[in-house]
Amino acid sequence: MELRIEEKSCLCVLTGAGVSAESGVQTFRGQGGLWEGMLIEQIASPKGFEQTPSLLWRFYGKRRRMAKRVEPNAGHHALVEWEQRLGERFLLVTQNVDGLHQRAGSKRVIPLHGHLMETRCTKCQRVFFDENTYMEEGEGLPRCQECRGLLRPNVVWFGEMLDKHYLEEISEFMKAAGEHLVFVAAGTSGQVYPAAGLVDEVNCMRGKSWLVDVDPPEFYAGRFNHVVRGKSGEVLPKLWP
Ligand code: BJW
Ligand code: ZN
Repeated sequence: MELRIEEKSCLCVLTGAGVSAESGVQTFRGQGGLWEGMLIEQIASPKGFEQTPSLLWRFYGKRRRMAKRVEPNAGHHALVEWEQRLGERFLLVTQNVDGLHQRAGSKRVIPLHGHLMETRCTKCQRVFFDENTYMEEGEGLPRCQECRGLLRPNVVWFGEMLDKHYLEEISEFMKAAGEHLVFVAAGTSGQVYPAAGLVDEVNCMRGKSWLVDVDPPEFYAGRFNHVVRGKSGEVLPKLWP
């Protein structure tokens, strides 16, 4: 099965943790996932950070160390090539915070859930690139050098607003494409909104939708026109060769 990309087609790709799995990044849910057995909606939330900031910092510290060691895979590279072929008729929306799409060379990327390697001050809101705050055992909480405010990873937690400019950009891209929209979701369990609702918008405008997943969740797969079962690093390069 291959995508049908015609002269007027616009392609929007939504990626999730599964796309980075073949690079060695753990997914969130399911067997062997980062959050297996954890009530993550409570922990990865502003309240969780308020109650146990050190727990969250150690969690993100581990993920920073891991993300530094991994490399983009064939799935990431296929998406760079799609962007090069389509230019402004392509948009990549990623829920991943690991930066692998950007490192692979994708430029038209919307990082919906933020960046793992960025830190933000909860007081003065300053954001900076920072791959080295880990918060080791016994260390105090990381504080802002400018204002001494508590620092946090620059990611989006449950109950927090996503950047409204990102949502507007996606919505404008989709609306401009209308029925010529082709939407591919890859490696996402479709449990987290608003990303999980994008496919419904595609259906409303009569676009075409594809899901690529090694183990497609039934409740999500039923909302797509086509479902391809397989690893994204193997499927994506063949989906539009
Ligand atoms: C492979 C593979 C391989 C494996 N190849 N596949 C509407 C309805 C109900 C609730 C809400 C709603 N709108 C908003 C909400 C509330 C909430 C929400 O969605 N709750 C749900 C749990 C119901 N959403 C929010 O709070 C969002 N904010 C918001 O909407 O603001 C406005 C608002 C606030 C409050 C109320 C209402 C409105 C914010 C969501 C932020 C999510 N943040 C996280 C953490 C980021 C930081 C971090 O990384 O730690 O983002 S949660 C976590 O889940 C992370 C991920 O990006 C996200 C999605 O996970 P993903 O990518 O799908 O991973 P997995 O592990 O779930 O799935 C992996 C898939 O890959 C599986 O299917 C595998 O089979 C597959 N796979 N290997 C291909 N090789
Ligand atoms: Zn500050």
